[in-house]
Amino acid sequence: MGLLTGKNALIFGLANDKSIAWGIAQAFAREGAKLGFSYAGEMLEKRVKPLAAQLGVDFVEQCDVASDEQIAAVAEKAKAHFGEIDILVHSIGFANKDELQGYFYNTSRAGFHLAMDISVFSFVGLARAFQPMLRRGGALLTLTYYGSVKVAPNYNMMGVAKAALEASTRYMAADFGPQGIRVNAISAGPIRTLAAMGVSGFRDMHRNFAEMAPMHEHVTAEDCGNAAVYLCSDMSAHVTGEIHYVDSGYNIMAAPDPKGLKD
Ligand code: NAD
Ligand code: 0WE
Repeated sequence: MGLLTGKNALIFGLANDKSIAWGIAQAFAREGAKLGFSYAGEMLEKRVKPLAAQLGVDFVEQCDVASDEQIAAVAEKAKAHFGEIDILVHSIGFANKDELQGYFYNTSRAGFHLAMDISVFSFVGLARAFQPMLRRGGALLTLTYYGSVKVAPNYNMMGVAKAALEASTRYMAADFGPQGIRVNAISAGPIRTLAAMGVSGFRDMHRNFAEMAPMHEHVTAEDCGNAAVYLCSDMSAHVTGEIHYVDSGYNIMAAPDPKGLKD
């Protein structure tokens, strides 16, 4: 018996086999969950459908989270297909490229709104749409990054959005607590995904990360999958509103260890 046997899990944010959502999907499948996937647009269908087939997933629905109608539609379809939902994973983030370079203060009003809408409100909107079909003992999970807490060069508008996402995690944990639903976030170290590779300076910061982190090792989507199993299973009963770091310990350091001191 797996840690998620008997649970229905919906995963939002699958783009390709590098996605953190894919690491989570594989770990959930291994632990016996019944899965459903949602992806952003038609462009991704040809990538997502084969991945779904690989895990024998037959609920695969398009949903642009910028649209209330599409969120309502996918919730409706999920209810028809699963009846009740135990786990909802939000692995979605987006800002315009202009907002991920230069001075943060140059962020436009429209760019600010877009990043907050897609990266933050969507978690709240999905939680609301799925609330009526969430089963007691269930869990909501999102993905965040340390740029919410400290300044990560170029992360800019996404850092501000992640700060709001983490606060939303706490407020929703308070809202859903009485229903026996937990709400948590994984704060992952840098991983070479589609969203990360389109970013200037990512390579340098990815390399610098492993030097600074106590474990001197990179984080993988598989690591996030295993942490997600914990946070969405009964193994973490009574853990809610937490930002759980999966970052080789990077966030505990105030300065890099002088070379050679500990290795
Ligand atoms: P990814 O590109 O594989 O996933 C991002 C997903 O967001 C894609 O599937 C994309 O289609 C989806 N998305 C964007 N706009 C959308 C919309 N309007 N409607 C629906 N979906 C939309 O990259 P990833 O790195 O796996 O990102 C997943 C999450 O992990 C994001 O929240 C990201 O901020 C977070 N994260 C990533 C890293 C990293 O270094 N890769 C580190 C920490 C946190
Ligand atoms: O959250 C993320 C990725 C966020 C992201 C990336 C893109 C690139 C392409 C959001 N929107 C877009 N829009 C695009 O058009 N990460 C945690 C990965 C990431 O992104 C960075 C990082 C890290 C780490 C951007 C700047 C600096 C560091």
